[in-house]
Amino acid sequence: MNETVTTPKTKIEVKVERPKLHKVILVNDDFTPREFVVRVLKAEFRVSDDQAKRVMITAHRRGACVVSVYTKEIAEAKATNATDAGRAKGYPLLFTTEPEE
Ligand code: TYC
Repeated sequence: MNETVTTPKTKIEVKVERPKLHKVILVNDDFTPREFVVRVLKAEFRVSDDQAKRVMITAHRRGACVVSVYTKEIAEAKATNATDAGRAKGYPLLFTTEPEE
């Protein structure tokens, strides 16, 4: 017998990319009470009291502030929930999302 055994030369490369993170941004307004903004930040984004106050006051002074980053679906769900919490009380509180560079 004269059998040749060959091994395949094709290498399969699997590329896995990290999902792009999305920022949740708190937008300032003139009506939502400061303490309500802090309460929503703590409840929805699980930040400390200190961090919630810092984010709130930064948005208040500068117009907007990044709260945190998440995968797209999580960022959008949290922004919607937090915005809805304000709307339920009649406040124009707004959270938006945008992809990180
Ligand atoms: N500017 C609001 C006030 O003076 C407080 C506030 C801060 C509202 C941050 C929204 O994203 C915000 N009552």
